[in-house]
Amino acid sequence: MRRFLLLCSFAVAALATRAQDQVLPVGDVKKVSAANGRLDIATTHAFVRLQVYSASVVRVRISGQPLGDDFSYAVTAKASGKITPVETAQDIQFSTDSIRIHIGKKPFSVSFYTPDNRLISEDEPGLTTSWIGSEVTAYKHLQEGERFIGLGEKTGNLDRQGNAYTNWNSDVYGYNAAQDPLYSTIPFYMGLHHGLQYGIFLDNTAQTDFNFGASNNRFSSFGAKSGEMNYYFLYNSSVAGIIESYTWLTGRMPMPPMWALGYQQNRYSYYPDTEVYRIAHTLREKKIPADGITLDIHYMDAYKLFTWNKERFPNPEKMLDSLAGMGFKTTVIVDPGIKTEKGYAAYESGMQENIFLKYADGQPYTGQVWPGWCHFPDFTSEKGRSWWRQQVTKYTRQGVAGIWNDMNEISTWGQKMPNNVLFDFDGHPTTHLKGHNVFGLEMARSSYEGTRNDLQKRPFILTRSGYAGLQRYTAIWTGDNRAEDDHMLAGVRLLNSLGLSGVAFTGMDIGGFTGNPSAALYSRWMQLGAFIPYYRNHTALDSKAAEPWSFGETIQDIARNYINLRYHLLPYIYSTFYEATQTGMPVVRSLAIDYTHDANVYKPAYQNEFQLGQAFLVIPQESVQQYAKVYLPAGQWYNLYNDVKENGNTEKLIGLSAATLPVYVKAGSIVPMQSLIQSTKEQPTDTLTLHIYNGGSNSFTYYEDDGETYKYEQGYFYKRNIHINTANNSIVLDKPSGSNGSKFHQIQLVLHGFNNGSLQVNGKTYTAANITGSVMPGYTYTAQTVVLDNSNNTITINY
Ligand code: NBV
Repeated sequence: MRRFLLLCSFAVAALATRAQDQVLPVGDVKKVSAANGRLDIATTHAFVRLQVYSASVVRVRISGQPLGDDFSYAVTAKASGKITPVETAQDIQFSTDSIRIHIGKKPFSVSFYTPDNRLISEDEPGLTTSWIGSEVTAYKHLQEGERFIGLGEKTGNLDRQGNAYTNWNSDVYGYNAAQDPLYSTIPFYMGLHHGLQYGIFLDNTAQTDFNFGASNNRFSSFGAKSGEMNYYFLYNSSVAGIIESYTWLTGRMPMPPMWALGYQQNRYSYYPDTEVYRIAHTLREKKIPADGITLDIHYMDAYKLFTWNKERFPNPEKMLDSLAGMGFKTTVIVDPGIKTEKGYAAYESGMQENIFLKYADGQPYTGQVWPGWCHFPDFTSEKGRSWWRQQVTKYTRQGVAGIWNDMNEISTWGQKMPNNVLFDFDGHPTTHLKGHNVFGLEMARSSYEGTRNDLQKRPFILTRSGYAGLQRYTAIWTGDNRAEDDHMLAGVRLLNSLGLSGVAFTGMDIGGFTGNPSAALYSRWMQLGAFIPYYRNHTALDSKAAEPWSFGETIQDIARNYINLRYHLLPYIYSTFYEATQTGMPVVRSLAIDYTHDANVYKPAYQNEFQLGQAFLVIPQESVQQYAKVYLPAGQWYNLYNDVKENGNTEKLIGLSAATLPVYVKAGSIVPMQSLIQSTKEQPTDTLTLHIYNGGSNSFTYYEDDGETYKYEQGYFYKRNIHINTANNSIVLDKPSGSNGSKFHQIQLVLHGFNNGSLQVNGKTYTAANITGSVMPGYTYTAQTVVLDNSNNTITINY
């Protein structure tokens, strides 16, 4: 009790002086206590708490108020770990197994070291943490050569050094390729220097600002307009390890429905139903594989949510059912605005159940969107979410398989929601200032929970807006981009940055939303789409048709070739998604993950290169270029199309062709592929083709399940670890685990870069046949092959 009173008296001093016209520092350490795995410190002007979450995650809270109730929309992990502080007159120190934390007393400052005493990060001496009015900022010393990566959906270079960013979810129609902020907030980034890497996650939903040495040469900083300085410091010996810790903290994605990894056809908007059928039939007639069709706002009656326009869609159930029969799942768009119209069921029940956001005087907030004047559910209240969960079942009961959450920044005409609108914030009432950035996350969450419960199958959820942790419920796409080359490349960087920030399931409007792509840009973008997690072609209301056949036969063939390749690759892509569910590793990976301290990776010419999973190096290039300088990082690389092998760690000039996107496969890769199907409803042949690229030891986890239910959570899956070991010339397929059998009864090994006439398979001699194969019309590779029974035991191949 005495300690509490003492702590309070410091805070009173702090509150009295927290003024707009001065910088108020955190001050000196006055009082220290340790209990329950945390260290509580009172300083001249603040209350500080350090808490160990795991050996590699330490949380720092700094507030002018006594530290109270702890609530987060992002963090799902619980703190665990002891603190045994050692205190002297000058400092306090404690350690986890991975980090040594040093706290200076005069003034309070915090530094983080590796166990072998290498400095990872330190408060900028003299500045540490301070307030200007209610705005709180932590300043970290800019380390020599320090780079910064991540921060979610942020434009700009891969290395964010020298730039500053703001998080305030915004509807940015036709944004320019360098604009900030965009639609989503993920206040998590990584700093890289001297062969070290660390992460900082600032969990504050108010407007947050990050400065990575912009307009100054002293510090990187992160701050929030109001609320606590509340950040998590993460350290690991690799970027992948930090992503794993960050997604341990904020959660990982569940397995997506398999159909959502197929090709999706979209436009604003396909209507009436005959037009939707025309698109579906044309895809099938032209043998362009596809799994999804998406309905934009014109399916609704006067844009009123949960209704159908009866003239355009007289029988939605029948249409959804016929589409499903053809192998198409339908996703519908939903906006959060509920039209204020007497007699409209959603409005009436929303009013009755009192779920809409309100002003401080109790009047519901009214803003204008597509349907006209609207109220908006408070998704930050359980009552609001529960209402929405019920509403979305109207769709699932009719046969809808996916929910696309749009306009959830919140976007309203005028784009300036008043700050005196109140949010429940799950029992921690607050204003728009703190509720704004999580509205989109909680809307997507409600859509996910409602559809998942009702379907008892995996729904596909897509959102435009979100906050850290969104990966637990939804995929995200990067909104209203433009049909321009630099947007295609900026889009790649956005997806890579989202991947670094815990979000594995991402997409962008292939072909561009606003404007009309040239045929060359369209085909380049469709090629790229085959290698990104959510493969959706979409375009705006007033732009020209952008279906794969809209640009003539040559382009149609190119698009089809890459969509075909995507379907061949589904076993590999699905296994890569499985990895994301287990470790948080993204599906598309910036080279900063595997080649973190290679300076070439950050050069503007090479920063758009990325990996799809562990095997493929994808090199996006502008559509107008005939030659490109590319960088192959360390290792050896096979040209995907003709198997020509290149040494890595080289910059190279290559010729570009309109028909192919430069893609390489890393030596040592294991790539499972299947026969061509027109949708995931169709079964492939029962042979899994396992491509092995000689030149390095490696492991890969092959994963299968039913692709649609949650039975995998109870062990109904089929999983097999596969290893190449160059030290003893073996390929080993471990005994599979899980309660399911594989849908593939045979395995065709395709050995790239091997030169053995015969192989031993579980001790028996097999003769490998030479084959000429092809993954892309016009190109062939030669390899060796054997076909094996996919037995349920270990398969050891000695070559
Ligand atoms: O619902 C129409 C569009 C949609 O097609 C697009 O993908 C969203 O980002 N939506 C925005 C509304 C406004 C478009 C101008």
